[in-house]
Amino acid sequence: MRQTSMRLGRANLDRLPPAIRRPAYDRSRVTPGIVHLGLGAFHRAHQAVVIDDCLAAGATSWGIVGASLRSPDTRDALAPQDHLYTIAVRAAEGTEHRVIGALLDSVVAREKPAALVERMANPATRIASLTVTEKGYCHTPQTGDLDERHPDIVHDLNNFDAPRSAPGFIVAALARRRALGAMPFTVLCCDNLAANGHTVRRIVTQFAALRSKDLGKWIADAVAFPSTMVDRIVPETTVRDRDAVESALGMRDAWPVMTEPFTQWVVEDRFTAGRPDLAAAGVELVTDVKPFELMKLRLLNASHSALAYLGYLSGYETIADTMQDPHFARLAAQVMEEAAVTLTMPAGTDLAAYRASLLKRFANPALHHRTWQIAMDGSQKLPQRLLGAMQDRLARGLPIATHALAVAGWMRYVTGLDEQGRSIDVRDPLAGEFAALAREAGPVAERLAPALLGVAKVFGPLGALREAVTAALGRLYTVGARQAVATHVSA
Ligand code: CS2
Repeated sequence: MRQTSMRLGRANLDRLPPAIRRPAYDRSRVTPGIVHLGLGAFHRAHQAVVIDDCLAAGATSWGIVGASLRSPDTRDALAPQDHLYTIAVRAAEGTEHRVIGALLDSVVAREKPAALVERMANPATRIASLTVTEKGYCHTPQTGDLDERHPDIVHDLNNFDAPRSAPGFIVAALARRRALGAMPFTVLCCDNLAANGHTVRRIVTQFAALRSKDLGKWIADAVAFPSTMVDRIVPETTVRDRDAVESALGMRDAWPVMTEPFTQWVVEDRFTAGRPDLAAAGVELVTDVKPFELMKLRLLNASHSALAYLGYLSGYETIADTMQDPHFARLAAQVMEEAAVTLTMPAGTDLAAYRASLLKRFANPALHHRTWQIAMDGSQKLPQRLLGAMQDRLARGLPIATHALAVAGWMRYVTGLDEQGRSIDVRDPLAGEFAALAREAGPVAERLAPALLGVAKVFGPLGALREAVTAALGRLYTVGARQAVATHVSA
């Protein structure tokens, strides 16, 4: 491994090679206006880049304070480099590096929960944005309601001023602002949930109402929760990626983020306490995000998940590897074909072009996006990615075979054993429940499919899926994923 002593940081910005883009503004004059919960790679490659552009355009009161809910890793990596970090934008033709300055400070919520509530309650904070992943909302994926028995929610109801969960922080901070007579901040959800603003509004007001009916009502009336559609593929950074960035920079960045050239952010223009000029930074401001959100979840994320489960089972490590197999490229296209008829888009939307661009993005050979990474947390992802479209198709009497194959792939995956009998590291809040059901059912499609479909938190009353999913799972057991996909797309 290459080792250079110099570290990325304020004092070294001038020593970067001239080709590396860096903050085009005086960072010392930027003040925080946004608190972001969930300081992961996605946020740093997406929203923070837009804000970096806003800061360069002069909106200096909109810097970001980022909070990791649990892990100190990001703070530990970024604090010694003044919270500067690099995005490496990767395409087949080459990589472009850019140093982002929008993140001013970071907090680890578990270490100092009250300090984070305080920061959020400060009237200078006008937007509280979130990327805490699907499971971070402590809700029931099938219904979108707060899971009142979730351990973090139980904790937060008993420790209102020192919470752990994202809903807990939002409500504690809003309660404080209300008591201070300060304007509420806008809650900006940037996770891949269906109707993400509405869903988070429901979860947050349900949590608040458990604390006090009055607070729940005030939040429902006074706080804006615009829905958003966010899109940029951001694989996990590896040691090799870090070394490659170090070579390009001539200095060490402890946690750069890898991404693709494409980026999209569609936002409902409802902000209670102002916003920077997002449109000038490329954001699409609309009155209703729903069609765009469904388009993205049912075309991009649905086919991504299908490729992830069936690709993983077929021995493919990354999405790009999976897409090299023409049967799987066809599979992704077929998932989109099935989903497309369930969408109603505003006039002028070119769905065919969108679908074609997704296939290109998935095939990007410079992105090392592991199928295992996307396979994570399926219980939280399936409803909005696959099940909604299946329901809509069934209601119209249309077949659901390709989606059923994807769901069967997920089932085969969560058994925890691959086709060679090796164990799979299944990461999912319900992994234990799935493994127990799989053990009980054994590798028999007619038993396993109904057992997993019976997990109401994920599937709800979806008995109609049973036949198609069981048949697909049966094929995965008899011929294996690779052959099942090949036969399916050739039929
Ligand atoms: C992926 C998404 O990990 C996953 O589940 O499907 O993170 C996907 O890369 C993004 O939504 C793209 O915008």
